[in-house]
Amino acid sequence: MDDPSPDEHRLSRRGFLAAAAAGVVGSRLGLRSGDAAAAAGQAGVWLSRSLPGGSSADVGSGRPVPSPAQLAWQRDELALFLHFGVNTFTDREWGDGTEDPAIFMPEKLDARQWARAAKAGGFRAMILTAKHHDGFCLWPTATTRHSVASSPWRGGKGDVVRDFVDACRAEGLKAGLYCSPWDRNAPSYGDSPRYNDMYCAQLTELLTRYGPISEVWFDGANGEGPNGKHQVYDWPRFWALVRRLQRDAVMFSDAGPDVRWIGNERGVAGDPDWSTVDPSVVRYPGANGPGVIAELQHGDPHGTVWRPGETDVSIRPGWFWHPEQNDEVRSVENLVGLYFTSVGRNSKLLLNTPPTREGLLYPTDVTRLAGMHAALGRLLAEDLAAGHAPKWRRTGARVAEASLDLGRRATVGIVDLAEDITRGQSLASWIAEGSDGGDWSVLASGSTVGYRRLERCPLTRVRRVRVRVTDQLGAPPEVRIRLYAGDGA
Ligand code: FUL
Repeated sequence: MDDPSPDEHRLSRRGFLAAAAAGVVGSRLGLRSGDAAAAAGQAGVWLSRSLPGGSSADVGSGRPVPSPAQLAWQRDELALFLHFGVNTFTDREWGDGTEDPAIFMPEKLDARQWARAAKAGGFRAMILTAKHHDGFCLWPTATTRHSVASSPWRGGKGDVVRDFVDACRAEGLKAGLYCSPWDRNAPSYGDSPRYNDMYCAQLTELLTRYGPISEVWFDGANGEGPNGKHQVYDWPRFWALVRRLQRDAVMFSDAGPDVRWIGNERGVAGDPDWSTVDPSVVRYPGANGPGVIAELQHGDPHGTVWRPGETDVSIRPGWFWHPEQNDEVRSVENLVGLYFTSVGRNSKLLLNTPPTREGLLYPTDVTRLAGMHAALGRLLAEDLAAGHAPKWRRTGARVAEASLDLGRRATVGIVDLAEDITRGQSLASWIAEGSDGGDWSVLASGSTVGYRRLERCPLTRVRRVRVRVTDQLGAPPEVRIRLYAGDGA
């Protein structure tokens, strides 16, 4: 490793930005601030509200509801992230853009192997780093020579993005792309309008050559160019371009406009986690300031925009593959835990599994993905509440209660609740209790529910279950109740 920071493999985006702001990472890096950024944020808010495909409000309640694309995104639950590029060969996490394209030589590259592993893990989408901060493009772009076209791999005729998209289609997965705005190779970086033109040309190639792209992933990493000037990204332009070229894609970033970052890279969504946000708090990707992380983690019950959180986390300590981390792959139990703290908290899990230098997913990682799927299948095998419709009654202005007779004694170990989010999100706190004929005992309790809320509880023998909604906004929510034996099966 020849990187300046020995901890680089473990640095998160926020850690990186904080380090950059403190001058630790180096003078080339910094945070964008000032009027241009605020203007970009403002326009972004406008975009998310008015462009086709953005979220809208429920006519009845006036509360925001998801767009069809946001709904489909959430229902997919699991997406596989693939960090792959020159860093895979240099053993780095952030390349500096001086890499020789000749090092990119994934001799056994097989994107179908990635897609099969994703499918066997229960994933419904994959997102590839088409370009990371080093600026090396995994597709033959006309915008720079720092790409696969300059590599001897497949005689300079290779196209990883093409292989990736074809593999997704073959396995019935959705394809998403991450094209890093921060580009440490582009000579125009820092010459803001010129670089923005180049970046838009790259997005245009990616979004017109490869058919439907379901998610476009933006991070807010931002530095200075070789001219020493700070690059000012034109977010309204980038977002409008994506909307025009891929109307059904969702755009991810700290500031959406469709899907927001969950605020950490540990795999843990906030509790509460509202899918609505106040768009004035996080105005552009990479924004810092009071309340930003809290807004990302928790959303805002009174937010005016539907922008659910995506939980990105790696199966290994680093985002890219490093041979010394082959023994540090998350266990099946750990991955199941991530499912509960992301999908089970109204978020979506974007789990990174990086290909090796051969261009294949590492066997341990593949086994863990399949193991996670099998373990979840076991835990959530039989819905004990199936066929026992709950009886709901309103018990006050913002409270309601559902009761359920299981018709037999059963052991409950997991409570699984869901709101009908096509009508928005409303439930703010709840308690689930069970009884075997005598007193009620608490199974689980929590704050928000939204798309899905999964809580483990002590194994309890019950015949009847009741769910008390102890606070809600707007109309009484329709709550779907599922119960599983979990570890008690
Ligand atoms: C961050 C990047 O700096 C990391 O390298 C990684 O790609 C992560 C998912 O996003 O912004």
